Amino acid sequence: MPTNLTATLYGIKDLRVEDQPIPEPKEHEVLLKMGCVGICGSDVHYYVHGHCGEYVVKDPMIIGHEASGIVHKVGSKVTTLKPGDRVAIEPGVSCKSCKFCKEGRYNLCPEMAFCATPPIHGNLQQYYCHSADFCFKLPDNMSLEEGALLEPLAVGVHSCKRGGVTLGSTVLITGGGPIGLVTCVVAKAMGASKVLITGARDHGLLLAKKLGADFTLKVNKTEDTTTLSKKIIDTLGQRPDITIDCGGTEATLSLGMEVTEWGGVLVVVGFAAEKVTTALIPALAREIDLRGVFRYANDYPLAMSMVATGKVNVKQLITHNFNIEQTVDAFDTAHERRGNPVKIMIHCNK
Ligand code: 572
Ligand code: ZN
Repeated sequence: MPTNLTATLYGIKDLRVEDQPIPEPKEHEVLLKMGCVGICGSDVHYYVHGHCGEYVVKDPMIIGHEASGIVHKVGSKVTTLKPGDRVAIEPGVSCKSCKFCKEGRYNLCPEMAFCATPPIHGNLQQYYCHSADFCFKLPDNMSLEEGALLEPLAVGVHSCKRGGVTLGSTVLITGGGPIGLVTCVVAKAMGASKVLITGARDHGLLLAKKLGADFTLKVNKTEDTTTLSKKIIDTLGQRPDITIDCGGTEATLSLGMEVTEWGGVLVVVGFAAEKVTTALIPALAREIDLRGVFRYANDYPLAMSMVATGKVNVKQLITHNFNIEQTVDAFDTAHERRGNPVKIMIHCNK
């Protein structure tokens, strides 16, 4: 009998790997034998704090949402996939009938059921059912690791689209964590001629260089916005046309507003602080467009083709690998930043 080892978060720092029954797919679902699940910052936040923003883990919740798998069984009405197909899982299933879904901005759907966002279970388990419409068949030249990495990569794609990154763009990315790094690779793949990424850690910045960043800049909390702004303009030889803020702190937002070119765009992807006090008017008075990002919509196909064609190499983001039995160790490694992790990958069926 196959097992269905499942990683369930019962409370703060109470993550358990337990065997569960293998579920049956509903008519429009597929049952997946899970491949890889990457650990996201939000998963770690739920593990350490029991909440992420206003979303609180009240009941035991299966963790994980950056995932890939192999179709094991299809529901009675599924015609697009067959057993054996390897897929990337888009973790948010929207209602398909509200105005946002109809407009194609389904990431804004109020009925969205998103993996590992309470009360919705995630998919860090050996067998898991998901809507077939949100599974993307992987080409033969893509691995299950790369399939799982499409999830953070889709955030990078969405952020660059929101910023209008195109051939010749000069882009500043603030924040050298996984989202800053995927945004960097996507910006280069979309034709940005100059990308500067800022970050606090050497490891992230070194990787950014390998991934194609033109410039990196190490920042520390004590440095003032104007000094940083001058350094960035000096390095780029101009103000950035587009700033993509993957930090979401008062410091990174203030920097984005001060440094971005007149008439440019400031995209905010990271939301580390709930409230910030920063001078908004001077930026708006220079016709800087301020744009938010909420996950992604319709971005998996482009993310996939970037990887499949070799335009981006996301595998370099993986710093650690664990089996599902070692999930607690993997989460502690992420939380305690043991061995300078960037992306930690859990293999569900090794
Ligand atoms: O992979 C998608 C993703 N989105 C994140 C965070 C981590 N991973 N977002 C930031 C937090 N929001 S939220 O609405 N929330 C906790 C559900 O505040 C979702 C988007
Ligand atoms: Zn995530």
